[in-house]
Amino acid sequence: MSVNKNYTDETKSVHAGMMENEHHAVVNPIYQTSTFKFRDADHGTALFAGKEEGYIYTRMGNPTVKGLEDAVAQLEQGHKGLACGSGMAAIHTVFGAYLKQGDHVVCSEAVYGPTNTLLAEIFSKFGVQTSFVDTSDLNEIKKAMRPETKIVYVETPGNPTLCVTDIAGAAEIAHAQNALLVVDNTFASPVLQKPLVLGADIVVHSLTKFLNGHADVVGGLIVTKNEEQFKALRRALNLFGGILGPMNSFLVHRGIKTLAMRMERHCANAQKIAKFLDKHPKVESVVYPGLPSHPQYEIAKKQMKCPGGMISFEVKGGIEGGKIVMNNVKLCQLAVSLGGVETLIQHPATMTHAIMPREIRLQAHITDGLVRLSVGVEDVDELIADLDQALNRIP
Ligand code: LCS
Repeated sequence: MSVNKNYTDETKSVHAGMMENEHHAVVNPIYQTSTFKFRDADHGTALFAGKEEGYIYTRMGNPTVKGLEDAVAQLEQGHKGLACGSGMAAIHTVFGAYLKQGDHVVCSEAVYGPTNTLLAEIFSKFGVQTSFVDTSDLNEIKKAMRPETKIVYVETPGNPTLCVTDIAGAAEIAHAQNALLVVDNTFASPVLQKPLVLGADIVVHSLTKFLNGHADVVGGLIVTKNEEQFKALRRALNLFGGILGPMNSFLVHRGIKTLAMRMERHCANAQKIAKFLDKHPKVESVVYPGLPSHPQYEIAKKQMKCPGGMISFEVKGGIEGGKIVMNNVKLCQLAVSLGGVETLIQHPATMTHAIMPREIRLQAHITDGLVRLSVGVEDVDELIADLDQALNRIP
């Protein structure tokens, strides 16, 4: 079901993907079923032949899942969505659908660790080569392009360095060579940034983060730009099988109702915390796209509605200093993942990005002492007080 395209994201968050149903329930029912009955043999044949619309088997589509897919696609101003079992399943489905032996990928060097490893260790086995470059510098993308480049893959803001890539600029470079620009929009969410509107071809999300927002589901989603892409990706997802189930789709869809409201609070809290950290004597440096000191501050301002809820900072005392902060916070939770209502703190070098070889990690500016904060929606002064007491433990 489509919500009015002209509605704001505040209204779309609440209503997008809600569908008419038998008993006129205000919220989409949970179709917790693996399969759907055919009226008769001809009906089954028509559904399989694509001559009639309808549901066959949940791996191939399910109404509750479709509600979530529609909601995210409409927030992204895209064509149609495909819900996957995790963000990694979404990313893998896109690579698997579009890459073949001999192809080449240009990928942001600062990406979620397993995305790097998926390309460097798994897709390389199938003859796909990847150049990892600093995509925040468009010249680096240009230099890395080859005639056989099929995908330019960008995470912006990037995990965990928060470097920002100019999406419109990257799209121009990719399209000049008939490559697809795929953007991981997890850190921004569609409320803060709309890559498809800026020129990207496909958007991927880890629903696990801001979209769901409540740290209780792992999921992913692909947003397409046209029917041809949708059909290719639908087929790949059917064959790979990494779908999201109805119950988890329902939960994420419920989370999305407050997405616009939550993002406003995440941004306001993060902006205040970034300023506090920037002045703290135990902090060496702060990276937040909303601080004028951020190298891509102007691009972030141009392409994002606000700079998001993620902050990275380097504490005094390197790895030991980072450990002291993480072991002494009380309100901030020491855990990986991000984008939930609760503030999470973690250490990329030993946790989320430990899978990357050290020299590649350092080249991507993921230093040993880098601490990553996912700012939640708690009272900002209480969060600041918690961080302050933990930072002050550093000798
Ligand atoms: N893309 C980004 C930008 C991510 O941060 C993550 C997970 C993924 C994709 C993969 O999504 P998943 O399969 O977990 O749903 N990021 C995590 C992180 O930074 N900490 O824990 C997970």
